[in-house]
Amino acid sequence: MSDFDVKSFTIPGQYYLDGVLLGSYNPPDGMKALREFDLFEDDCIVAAYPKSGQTWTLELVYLVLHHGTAYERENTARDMRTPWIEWGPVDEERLRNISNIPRPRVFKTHAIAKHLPVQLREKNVKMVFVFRNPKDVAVSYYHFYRMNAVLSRFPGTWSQFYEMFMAGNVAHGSWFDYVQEYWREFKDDKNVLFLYYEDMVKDHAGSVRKIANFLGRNLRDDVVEDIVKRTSFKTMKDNFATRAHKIPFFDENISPFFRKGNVGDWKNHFTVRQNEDFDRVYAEKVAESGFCIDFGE
Ligand code: PPS
Repeated sequence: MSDFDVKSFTIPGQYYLDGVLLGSYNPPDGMKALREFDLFEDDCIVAAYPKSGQTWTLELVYLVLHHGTAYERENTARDMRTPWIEWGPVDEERLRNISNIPRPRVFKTHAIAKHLPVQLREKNVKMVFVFRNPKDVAVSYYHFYRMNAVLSRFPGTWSQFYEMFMAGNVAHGSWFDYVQEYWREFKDDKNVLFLYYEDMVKDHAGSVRKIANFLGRNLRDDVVEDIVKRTSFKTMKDNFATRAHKIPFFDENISPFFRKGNVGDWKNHFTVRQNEDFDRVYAEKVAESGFCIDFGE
């Protein structure tokens, strides 16, 4: 590893949009398509910084809205259940296909707040935003960077990745800027639900009910129970969602996509110095923001 120069590390198609690092999987025309995407009033967008539990949340939202028919569509590839709008290279046919998925549509985005579809506000479209404690996000992102070819299968060490993460020199930019922009922009917006990964782990059924409430769905207890079962880490890892993740640029022998799914794995990675450094930066940058992150300490 000693000959790896982290300063010259890039990802395929790397470019910056408004200062945010993006790669070929979210190309400029994908970002434009996202901005201009036609929404319906009953759509729901799930937004999150990478590795915050978005796949889990997408499935929860999807099942809350489509519980009755979800079984029939169990083998629909994830990209056609809950499509990632800005995914590229942009292909007109895919854009048409993702626009035509059954309503109410559920979409994924990793865009910063400023890059969201213009119609989100114009049409009062609902959005769910997921927070996760950034120490676990950094660790999860490190392992994802190692196994993912669109992130150049990062060959460096955890400490090298930690420095990149803290400098915001990773895909989708600085976690600190990303979450604060969403919070500032949407904290008083009744069309936006903020969830925390750690709360979802602690109270899975409560999170299903929270999402259902937010989306105006009254679910029977047995339906809530069923959704909890179908979205457990183990079920999602072993069943359809894993199958949907047979993605050619992932090398799950390096690290599985459904890796640990727990709170506090940062304790197995952060050195004492990194932890102190992180806490200092966190206190300076976001401690006053008003959202409340549980680090599982
Ligand atoms: S991505 O690639 O940005 O969309 O990743 P994202 O889905 O946001 O986050 C991946 C992490 O979420 C964990 N995960 C889950 N945790 C609990 N329950 C369920 N059902 C679940 N599904 C995914 C996944 O394992 C990643 O976290 P780590 O810490 O790496 O295990």
